[in-house]
Amino acid sequence: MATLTPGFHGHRRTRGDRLPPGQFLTEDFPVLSAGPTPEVPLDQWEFTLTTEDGGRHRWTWEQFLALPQQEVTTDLHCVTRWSKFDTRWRGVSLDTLLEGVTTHARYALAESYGGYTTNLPLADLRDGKAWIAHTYDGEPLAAEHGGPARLLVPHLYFWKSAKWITGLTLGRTDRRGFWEQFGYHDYGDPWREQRTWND
Ligand SMILES: Nc1nc2c(c(=O)[nH]1)N[C@H]1C(S)=C(S)[C@@H](COP(=O)(O)O)O[C@H]1N2
Ligand SMILES: [Mo]
Repeated sequence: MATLTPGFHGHRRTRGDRLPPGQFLTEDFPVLSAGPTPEVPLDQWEFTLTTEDGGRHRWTWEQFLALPQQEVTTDLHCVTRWSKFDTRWRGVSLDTLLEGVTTHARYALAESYGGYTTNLPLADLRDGKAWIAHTYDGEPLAAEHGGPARLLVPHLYFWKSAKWITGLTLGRTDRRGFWEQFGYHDYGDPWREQRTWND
């Protein structure tokens, strides 16, 4: 006969369900930037979505804030092995930004002020899986964490969540981003531990 220890099992299941393999939990919010933090005045900020045909959709800060906003509470997983639970964000869903954009592209390249890039399949930006976030824990997103606004794609390793985002270019072919060129995995699923090219 099986012996059940509900408390222990429940605890293990909760943690195991939420902490991907090879990760440890942290309470603080580490800063990982490959270069200096760009300064982006809000009256100069813009976000541009470019389709595979070169069509451009552009939002100023004012226009971006006038779009429907969403609150998101989510776990984060960095490839350097820290995970953070229940982070609170506010921003615009990529579904909202892609509304009315005609595209047959399969891939997206995110581009940031400062030159950082990262690539991901367009499907991973759709269906409530990705946001451009401008508020963290009820406060304007700090510059070191990507303010004025960053991409937030929490189901992939956090390097895919481009800080200081200014554009998304959609394409029919996949183009590797900054870390992906240096050996990070093209897709980066934390649950399959897709850290590097060989994973
Ligand atoms: N523009 C830009 N975005 C970036 C990075 C970067 O160096 N530049 N680093 C990535 C990496 S590796 C991680 S883990 C997260 C770190 O975000 P944080 O500094 O807010 O913790 O941002 C990602 N987005
Ligand atoms: Mo990272």
